[in-house]
Amino acid sequence: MIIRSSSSRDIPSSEITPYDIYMDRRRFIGRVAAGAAAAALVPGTLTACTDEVEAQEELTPYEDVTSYNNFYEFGTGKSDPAANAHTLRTEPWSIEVSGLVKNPARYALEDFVKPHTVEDRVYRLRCVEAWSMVIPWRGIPLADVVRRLEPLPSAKFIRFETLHDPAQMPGQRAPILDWPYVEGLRMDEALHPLAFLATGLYGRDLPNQNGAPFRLVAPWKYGFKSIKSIVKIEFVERQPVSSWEKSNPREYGFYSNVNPNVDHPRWSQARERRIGEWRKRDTLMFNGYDEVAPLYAGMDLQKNF
Ligand SMILES: Nc1nc2c(c(=O)[nH]1)N[C@H]1C(S)=C(S)[C@@H](COP(=O)(O)O)O[C@H]1N2
Ligand SMILES: [Mo]
Repeated sequence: MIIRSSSSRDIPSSEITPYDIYMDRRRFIGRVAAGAAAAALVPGTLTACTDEVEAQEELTPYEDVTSYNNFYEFGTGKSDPAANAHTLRTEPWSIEVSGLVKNPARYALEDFVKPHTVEDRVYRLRCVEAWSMVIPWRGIPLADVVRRLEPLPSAKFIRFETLHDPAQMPGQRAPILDWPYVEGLRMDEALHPLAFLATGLYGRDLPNQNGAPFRLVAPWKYGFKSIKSIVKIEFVERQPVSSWEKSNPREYGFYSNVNPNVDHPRWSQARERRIGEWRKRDTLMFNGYDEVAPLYAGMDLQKNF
């Protein structure tokens, strides 16, 4: 039994309700369970990921996930990306892989994703602005992509870049950040099984405002590390300078792990508001993903914030 990812590109978003999507997802998981044994034998088929987060926490409604966003290329207001990101053309899309790597090339998005097994994963995303969401992502593990590209031993970091095209991204006409948006991960962070390249959410292709056609999801770090609409992946020896670090190194560090013990210079990081709720929750170290702690053993996380 081959389970294929259904594309949402032909379904107007106005017709998708959170209920439809939720039911769709339930049915999808049922199908995967039924076909799990067969799917395991067929490379490139879709598999579901059993996920603790989903069992414990309510998903943030689709409506909120797609209307309350940070994507400065389309404006600095939370509703700007949903209002403005329709000007982004996501087809065709290619990714340029360069630097210290055995397989540098310009890859069409389809070819880039195809060799990998597409998975559904529920991850919390916690913004540095002290709000969070729980999102069912769809995509491929970053580690699988990195291994296939074969970095050289000298590659210590990965540098990611978002599209730079003010014609499609009106926010880039103002010098809010030093465009294009840049982010980076240390190689061992990129190889951690939690690091994910998302192509969809709620079982459908990513809406433009969420970083279509594909974006990083590093769930143990503040949301800004999860760079959207990626066009360049470069393997480098030295720690890249991210856009936020460049704009304000006192407020935004390279690591930016979710850490309730290190306040942002202008506000506390101890608590957060889950979008859709009024009460505040305590923020958890590494956003609750304790399995990444060994990556930072021996590092002073007050200094390397
Ligand atoms: N290219 C780009 N990527 C970006 C941003 C951005 O402004 N531009 N904002 C970041 C921030 S601050 C957050 S919190 C998350 C928000 O992701 P979401 O809108 O899908 O919830 O995207 C991150 N990725
Ligand atoms: Mo953020």
